[in-house]
Amino acid sequence: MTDLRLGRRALLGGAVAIGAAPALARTGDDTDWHALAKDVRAEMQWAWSHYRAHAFGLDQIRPISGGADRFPLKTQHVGLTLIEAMDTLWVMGLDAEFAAALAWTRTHLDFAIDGEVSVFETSIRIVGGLLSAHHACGAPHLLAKARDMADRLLPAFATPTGLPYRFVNLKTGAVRDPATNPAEIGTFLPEWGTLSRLAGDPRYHDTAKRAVVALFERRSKIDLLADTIDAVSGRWLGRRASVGSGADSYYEYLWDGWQLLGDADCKRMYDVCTRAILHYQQDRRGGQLWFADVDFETGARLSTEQDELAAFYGGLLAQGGARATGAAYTRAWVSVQDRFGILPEGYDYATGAPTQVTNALRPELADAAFNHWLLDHDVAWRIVGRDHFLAMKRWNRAPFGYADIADVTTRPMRQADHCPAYWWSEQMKYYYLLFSDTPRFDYQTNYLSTEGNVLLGFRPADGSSLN
Ligand code: DMJ
Repeated sequence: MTDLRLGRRALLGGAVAIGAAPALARTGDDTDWHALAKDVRAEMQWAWSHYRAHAFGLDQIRPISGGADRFPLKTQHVGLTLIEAMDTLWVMGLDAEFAAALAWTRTHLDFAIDGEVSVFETSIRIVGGLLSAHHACGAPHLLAKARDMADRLLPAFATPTGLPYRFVNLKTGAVRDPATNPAEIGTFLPEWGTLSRLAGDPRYHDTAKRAVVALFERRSKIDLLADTIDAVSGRWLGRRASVGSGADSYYEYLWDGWQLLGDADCKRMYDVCTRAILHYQQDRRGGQLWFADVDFETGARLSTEQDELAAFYGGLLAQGGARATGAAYTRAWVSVQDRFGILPEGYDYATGAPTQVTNALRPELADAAFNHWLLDHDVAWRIVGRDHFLAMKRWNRAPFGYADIADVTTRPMRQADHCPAYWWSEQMKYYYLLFSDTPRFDYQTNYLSTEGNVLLGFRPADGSSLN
């Protein structure tokens, strides 16, 4: 443990390790990364075998009891985990598992359901998952189903502002809840732009872009966005500017619109928003860099509490060119991982205390490490990903898969009987790509969505996935 910390401190330049981290591997230098990738793959295969045996085609396996729960519909399963897992199975070379999932999608995907879904969650997970699986294997029905789902979500955008309602009925198109937020407004463009390109229909792209711009145009005089807005009137309902929950992927998709689609408007909007965030929200304390929540019109500080969801943001800043600032923010989160082993869902950097002791099996720190590593190939980021993976294996592994944590401050950590479907699409893929050097992925030219869906960068299968 000591060696690990010395190694990390030397490599990352000063993250302060406090408290008890789990007993992880000791240094970065002697880690066999390809062996670690094989371990990630074996864990995916093991978890998938339980999903296959106990919950195949259901939304989310319950990893402690072996039951299943539904999401994003309350009344019916749509196979969410299967859809989210497919491109991860493919890139890991789990070809028999991928083929079984693909066969299921040929006969079971039916979205004509009289029930309500979150427009944002359904798009990033189901439209994105189907598009990435289509990118992996080219099966036409996956693209057709992605389009079918996007068509069912489109009525949510029929507002005077172009900002979407939060919920829509998949069969009737009835909409509900206009009190929405930047993330649920602006996290569509990469998937819907890809869909427009593949389907030859500009409606998806144009609808997504209109919403992004409509929100940007409502920014304050100091270029910040608040956390709640009415999609019908376009009036702000809240005042909190944050890089965490409710805002996170809005900023991510501004950059991604530029990265994936070459959209210069997105780059300009990203630059304007990021300049304001760095000016008003950056807070350097005790050698660490954090981002405070502030009032979106005055810049006055509101809170020093951070959502774990914001831990992705250092990777985004680095992608956008602010590499040192992004690395400093990710290092701040690494110090929290060192203390608790698993990041708490909420953390107050002023007091150093968790404000929410749960963890919903979150991928954000692994996401940031992977994005940093893609940029500079510094082994330090592999070490962050390794520690994240090994801590997860130690604390989140349950009888039938991987589980949320009910309290990260207890030893052993108390688990909760839930496995979010994003687990299959996000951290397992980030770890594997970070450690494996797989020839199935183009490490130079690629694009991963906010849900970890690969929309660009898969290479044809050649029979070997690990050297
Ligand atoms: C995922 O659905 C996506 O990463 C989203 O952008 C944020 N929340 C979860 C993971 O925590």
